[in-house]
Amino acid sequence: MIDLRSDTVTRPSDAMRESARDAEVGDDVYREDPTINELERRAAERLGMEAALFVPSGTMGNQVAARTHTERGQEIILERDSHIYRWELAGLAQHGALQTRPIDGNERGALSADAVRAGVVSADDHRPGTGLLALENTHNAAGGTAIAPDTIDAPARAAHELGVPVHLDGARLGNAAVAHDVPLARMTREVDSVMMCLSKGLGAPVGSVLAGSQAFIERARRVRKLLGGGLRQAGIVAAPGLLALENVDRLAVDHDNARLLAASLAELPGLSVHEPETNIVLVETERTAEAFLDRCSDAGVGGVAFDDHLVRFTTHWDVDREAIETAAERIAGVC
Ligand code: TLP
Repeated sequence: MIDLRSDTVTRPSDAMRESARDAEVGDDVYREDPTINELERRAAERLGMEAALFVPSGTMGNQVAARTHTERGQEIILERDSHIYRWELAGLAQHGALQTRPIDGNERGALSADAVRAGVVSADDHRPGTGLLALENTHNAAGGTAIAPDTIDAPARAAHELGVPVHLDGARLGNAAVAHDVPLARMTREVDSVMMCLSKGLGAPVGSVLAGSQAFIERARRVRKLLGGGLRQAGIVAAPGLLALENVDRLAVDHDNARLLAASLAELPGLSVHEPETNIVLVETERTAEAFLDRCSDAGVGGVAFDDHLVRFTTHWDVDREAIETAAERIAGVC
């Protein structure tokens, strides 16, 4: 099976497995795990923030951030197709007692400063007040679109002018940074917190990092504990995470492979292919996504349905150029 369902399916490299075995560890709830401490220090540095916190998953990172920034009963503004809104089990309501205000982004999932201004409500005797703006880069549902640094800065500044903090879901921030050829820290210049996954294209088996100011991370540490995310000898998983942090530039290979896949599929009947910007290829299918994916699976290629007639294929470091060529041939057979 050439598994293009997600970049989360990668197996850790031998080097990652060895690093886990050899990791120096301690009890991280006492802040005594040297490998976790090193990962948090390096992640903060790379993300241009004062401090960082290791979290077991991207979902927990986003939820901890939302809960830490806000008070119960406030509103959170987010893009209508954002992961936090669509795919995190209404965690904002369940953990944070937040009311969501989904607003429309453009076709690439980017929010304008004007849309943010229009969406902010100030607290009074009737209105809850906006507690947070959440942005996403790359934007998953829009097809892994790499939102430009300026286009992240603009809505973030608009929120700040109205006293609203900003969180960035940067599950695939490395892909966005590589696509725009800028350091990770350029992508976070105007936001207050960022979550980045180590376990997607960067290849770690487990984990994400949440970064922000020192004071924010101190508060976030308590929320992480509350949600059951206080880990003990977590250096075992932080060690592969440290190696993953070095894999940002490698993401360019996945982007090349996504372009190759898209170009091959574009020639096939019954498919309409979106031009990929990073490692995600969206394909509109004439037959239902489910029927198409069943046939792909029989032919030995995995993908996921994003809608009734929309399929996502994702490239990652367990599929090289040759595997992409084979996948394209198999999908051609299906078509
Ligand atoms: N996304 C997964 C699925 O949940 C859709 C995937 O295969 O793409 N933010 C973004 C933008 C994400 O794409 C994801 C995972 C998360 C957050 C959550 O990360 P995890 O899976 O570590 O909780």
